[in-house]
Amino acid sequence: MRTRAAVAVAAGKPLEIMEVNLDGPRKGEVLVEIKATGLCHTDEFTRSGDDPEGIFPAILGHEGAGIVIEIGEGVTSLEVGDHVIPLYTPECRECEYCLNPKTNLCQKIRSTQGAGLLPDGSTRFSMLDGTPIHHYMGCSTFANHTVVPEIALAKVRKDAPFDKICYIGCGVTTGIGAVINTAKVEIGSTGVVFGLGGIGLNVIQGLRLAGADQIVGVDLNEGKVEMATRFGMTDFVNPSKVDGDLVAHLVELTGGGADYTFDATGNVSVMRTALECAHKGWGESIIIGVAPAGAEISTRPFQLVTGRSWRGTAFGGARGRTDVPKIVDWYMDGKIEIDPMITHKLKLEDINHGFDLMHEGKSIRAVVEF
Ligand code: NAD
Ligand code: AHE
Ligand code: ZN
Ligand code: ZN
Repeated sequence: MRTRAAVAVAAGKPLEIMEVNLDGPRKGEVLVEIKATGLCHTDEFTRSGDDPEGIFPAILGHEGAGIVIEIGEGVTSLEVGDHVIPLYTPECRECEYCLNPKTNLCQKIRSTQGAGLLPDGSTRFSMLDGTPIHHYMGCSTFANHTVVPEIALAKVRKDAPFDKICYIGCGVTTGIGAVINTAKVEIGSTGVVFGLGGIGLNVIQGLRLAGADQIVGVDLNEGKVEMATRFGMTDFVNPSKVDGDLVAHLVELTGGGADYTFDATGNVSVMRTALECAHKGWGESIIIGVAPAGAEISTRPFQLVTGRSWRGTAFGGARGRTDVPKIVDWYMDGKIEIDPMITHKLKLEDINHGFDLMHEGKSIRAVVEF
């Protein structure tokens, strides 16, 4: 079949909207009509050329929702008409990782996924002249139709709106999951969140859900204050307005350091600040942000010797096929909010404008509707 997609033709170039060929689903695969997709900073990270795993041409996008159109041979857990959210962290339920309760990082298809291919080592997308186009994070949601492995699809209820629940495909789950699954924040804790974008706001929402007493937001953009406050931020710090040392300021503000800190910027110097403003003796700092190729984190080992822990999380520690349908229920039951964070709706033709809005700090989530 043919479908419409935004293709990343080369690193650093705007996406190009074009008709592409899409082969049907093979064994264990599913053809999905994407109804809506969010734009996550990680898509921009790869488009820009910062991603060491970036491959071009590719169809980016990993925050989508849609409907099953066709199933391949052997697919048993899904049927035509099911509503689904593609998962960049699949859940095969049988690999060594899935069987270990300490991780959500299913490795069943990680090597082909990282190479921009489906598990059989081939791609279903091509340009009309036959040039192969790579998949991205196993999802490629910047296309009206995509083919995804069965183990990388969460089946969700049919009354949930695609233009909102697409965000559960990454940002919502990552932010809330970092708090609930990774940090396991206790009632009465203090938290500091660096970066009040599409991920950081969901960390804030997760901290409120977990019953944190103090939720400090840190961002250079004061335009994020109103939304962060609405989602539970109790204190705001703009690092450019702090006189003196930012770590000392945050330690004082949190009464000796925070129980939990989260980096949602991808900036390695911010990651260091986040670690160092965690409480001596027990503070945990969780890295969510994705840093460019070649970037490295550093701190004095003494920071860890004196009881702080440095950890990281992917997809908020969530096991997608199990957890994502539950998070959709939380949204539908009003336990979490999504709508105010979808600040812009775009047509596929205008997707590059969505990245402009991200750079200008004007959007939280821009969503493309097909
Ligand atoms: P975003 O662009 O919406 O938000 C980033 C925020 O960080 C912005 O508000 C920006 O003003 C702020 N910021 C930038 N530099 C800062 C600094 N030095 N100090 C304080 N604030 C600063 O991006 P997003 O979609 O929220 O993604 C955030 C990060 O999380 C990205 O690195 C993304 O790749 C990563 N991410 C990781 C996972 C994961 O599973 N680990 C999932 C999704 C996104
Ligand atoms: N390709 C990058 C790493 C990118 C990365 O860390 N991705 C996160 C999800 S970000 C979603 O917005 C992730 O899931 N990581 C685990 C994994 O297996 O990729 C690089 O640096 O090479
Ligand atoms: Zn993402
Ligand atoms: Zn697995």
